[in-house]
Amino acid sequence: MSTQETHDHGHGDGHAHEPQSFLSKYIFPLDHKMIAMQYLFTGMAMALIGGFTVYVFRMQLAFPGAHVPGFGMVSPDRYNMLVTSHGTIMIFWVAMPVLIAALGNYLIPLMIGADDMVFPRINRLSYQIFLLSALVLISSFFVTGGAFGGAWTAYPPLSARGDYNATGLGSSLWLVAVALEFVAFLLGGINFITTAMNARAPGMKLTDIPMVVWMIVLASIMFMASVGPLVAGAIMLLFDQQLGTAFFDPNRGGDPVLWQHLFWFFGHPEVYVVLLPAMGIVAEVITTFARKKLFAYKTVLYTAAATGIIGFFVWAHHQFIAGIDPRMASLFTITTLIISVPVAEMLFVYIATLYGGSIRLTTPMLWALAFIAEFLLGGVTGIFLGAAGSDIYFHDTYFVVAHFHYTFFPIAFIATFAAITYWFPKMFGRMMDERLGKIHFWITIIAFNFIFIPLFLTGAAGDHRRIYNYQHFPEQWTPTLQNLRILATYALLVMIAAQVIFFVNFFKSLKSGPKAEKNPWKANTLEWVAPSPPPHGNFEEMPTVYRGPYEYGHPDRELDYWPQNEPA
Ligand SMILES: [Cu+2]
Repeated sequence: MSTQETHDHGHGDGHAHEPQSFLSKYIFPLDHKMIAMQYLFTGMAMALIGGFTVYVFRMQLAFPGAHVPGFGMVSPDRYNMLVTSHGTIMIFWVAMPVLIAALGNYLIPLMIGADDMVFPRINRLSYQIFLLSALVLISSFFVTGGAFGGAWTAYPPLSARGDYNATGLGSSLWLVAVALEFVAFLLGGINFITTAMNARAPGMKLTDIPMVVWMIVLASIMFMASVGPLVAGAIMLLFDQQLGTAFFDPNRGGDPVLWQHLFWFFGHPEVYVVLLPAMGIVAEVITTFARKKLFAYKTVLYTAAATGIIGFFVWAHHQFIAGIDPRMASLFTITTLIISVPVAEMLFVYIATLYGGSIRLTTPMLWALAFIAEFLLGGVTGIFLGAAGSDIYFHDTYFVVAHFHYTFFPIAFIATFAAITYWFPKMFGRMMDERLGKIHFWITIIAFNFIFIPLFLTGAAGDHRRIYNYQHFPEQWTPTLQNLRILATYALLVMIAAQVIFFVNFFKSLKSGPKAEKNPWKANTLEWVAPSPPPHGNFEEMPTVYRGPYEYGHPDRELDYWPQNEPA
């Protein structure tokens, strides 16, 4: 498809930019921005459910057997369901829809100077399937026997037994929901890649594409390449549950470790599927608020691509104690340690970008800087788990939980808050409150560390994960360890309370924040050329790119030129 075609306003499919009914504008939209909003608000609603589940099970861990306000008693079964729902929802129904689908949809056409996605109808279908997947997941909470409780990794034979709960229906609905969610993101990914490659503004070279767009494209490719085997595995697991097959049942000749391979061949790349967009967001935010170009654009691009490739060769580091050949364990230790190199490289480039910049500590910039600091801790603690020797000790302890959250919380929340606070003026045409934004930032970040540093300690002391009551383990039921668990729970309560500040700020600014101009942050990417908020069709006049990366502009346009980027 030629660039010209997408710049032509008529899509030839009734997707004209004219006044629309409520239904066609908000419920069945084709406009990429409205679909982005559907993903964003669905993701935020799912985050409330994911947040509620963690509140309940952390209360149980701090005060075992007590009545949890708003929920009641937590039985062992319920505990498993809560933990499983928390992990599943936060990864598949919060991080994926917000970071990739919402931001990918919103940003890609605007940042490459297109008027919409290349396939607006596939885009709409993608959200509808995603919404269906969320509804199927939520329905699984209410069926006889309750929701699936076999952890987000769904390891057989536990997950394969139809009699895991009364009917096995919760487990099967969970699988169907996850599979539907994958289909939604495959459709979305096709759209992201095609649009970024084919609908760019005239003059925009591949190396002019904003980093966050590249990152979402690379993430979509990784997702597509990794998810196939797992979808096949999910269908096999569904057969095991409902039709009596035994692909994963060792008693009848099946192999539970096969699932672990299929799951982690997807599961580890999945970390990078959400990490790369987060890294992209941070790149955009720090370049704007340091008022410098990315220190080494091509290096970041190549290292991100390298991460994408090496990411497919590390999966068995999740299986060091699953009985794999020790020689394989050494091999996967090596690849795992290698993959930290490109990721560290990206962080170095970001830090080098900050060096000598004129830094403005706005709310989005604080989030972006916090991402670098907190993610670094996540990466460093991963070395202990990637090395087979130490992993044998740390495996399945709270050390893993804490490490994982030091990578995932920065990705799913810190980078997301950076993105929302940064693009809010563009999305809604109004500014957010900086004071409330900073209060929300500091409470969230401090509370976050008070949740997970204690969990590193309990994990190193041997606290095994997925145990609902440590009273049953006298050697783990010491006042010191219990106080750390209580500290983590209190910090979580503070963090959850702080999110009220965010929601107040979000909805108050949406309604009555000061009007935003086109380019309030003085950024140099194309979305800031469009009105705030951009109308259906995005640009008053379709942009053409005349300058290099992050210095787009029409010769006639007064460009907010960053002097330190002037070629010497
Ligand atoms: Cu991994």
